[in-house]
Amino acid sequence: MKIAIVCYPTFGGSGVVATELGIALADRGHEVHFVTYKQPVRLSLLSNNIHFHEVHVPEYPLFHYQPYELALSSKLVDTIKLHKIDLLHVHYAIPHAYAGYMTKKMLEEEGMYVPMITTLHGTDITLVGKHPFYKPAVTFSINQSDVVTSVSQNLKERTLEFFDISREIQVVPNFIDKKKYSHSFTDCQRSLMADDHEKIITHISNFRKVKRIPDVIEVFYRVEKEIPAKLVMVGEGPQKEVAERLCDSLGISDKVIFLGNSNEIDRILCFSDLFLLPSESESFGLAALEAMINRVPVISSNAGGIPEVNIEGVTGYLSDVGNVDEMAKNALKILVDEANLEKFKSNARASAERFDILKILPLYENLYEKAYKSR
Ligand code: GMT
Repeated sequence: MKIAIVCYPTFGGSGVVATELGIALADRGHEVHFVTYKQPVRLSLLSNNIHFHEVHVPEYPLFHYQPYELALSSKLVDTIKLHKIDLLHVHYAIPHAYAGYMTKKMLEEEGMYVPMITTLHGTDITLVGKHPFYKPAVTFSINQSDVVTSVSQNLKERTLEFFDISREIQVVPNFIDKKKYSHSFTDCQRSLMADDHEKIITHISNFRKVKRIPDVIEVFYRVEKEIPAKLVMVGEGPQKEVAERLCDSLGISDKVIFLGNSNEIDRILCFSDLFLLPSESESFGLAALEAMINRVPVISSNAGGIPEVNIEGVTGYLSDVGNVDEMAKNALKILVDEANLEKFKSNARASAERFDILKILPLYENLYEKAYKSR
């Protein structure tokens, strides 16, 4: 099929999922067209069946807010017509489902019908979308989608709770490509980050409030009091300075390494012993899954869809949001005993394989086919 994918091109989970999905679809012989304002960060190689179409939004001083939806839907109409696209898959409802709906309507005027799949990712529902300023438009554009998917059962439930949804929501979980992680994990360059006797604890996120960055530091502080350890913080965002100040006031700045955004997540996870994800809300927790496939156990909150990924007592432990004492105790439970750590590491890996792309991709392909046939 010829598929247009709309997503955010940044380091965020929804953009990563959309990009990896597009790459996998192209590997399976589909022709994939990414339409967004910048080349997606995980899309390093373009080929004869992976294309990128940049949306330009010309600045005009009259506009206090530049009309991105308008530029996106115009670009989509042109791209769909030029490349004879069969199907449109938008990731993250805001404003992509809205722009997708306008695209469909414009094409219908010309006698073309292109089905739209909308994938809900999390904050488009739980944080931003349910805000009264956006809710009517988000409800409308979800209901106008031909197929709606959510990345976890929990997100489906939240969506039905917050919005008046008339469409069936299909749960299609996020995924990882197991075959990319077939190396032995023995040559992981731990010495880049820590001394041999130190455990390496990692956190990766966009450093927004929802990630509860101070809890990451508080958990590490409690662990580091008991065992030698380093904390590797990967990502950029508004809470980074807060975290740096907190490390300073707790006297642990020399134990915490802030790396900024990275395209080498797997190299970092390769030498990590534990991953922290104490989020306030998380529809799925793709970062936890990426940790697990790299054999890294997870200490997380039990918010949202995280329990669908991190399994209590098997791949890590889950606590109520904010319970940093319990999170630290559980982290130590895993880290102090090498045999136990090894058990959690292999459990994490085995459990992550539930989400191998080979299992998940056919779910999307089936939905594409159904939507295409029902035109
Ligand atoms: O919060 C983030 O990490 C970014 C955000 C996004 O939209 O890019 O992530 C959301 O989508 C990811 C991919 O489906 C999920 O794994 C994250 O759990 C979800 N974030 C939240 O729900 C807070």
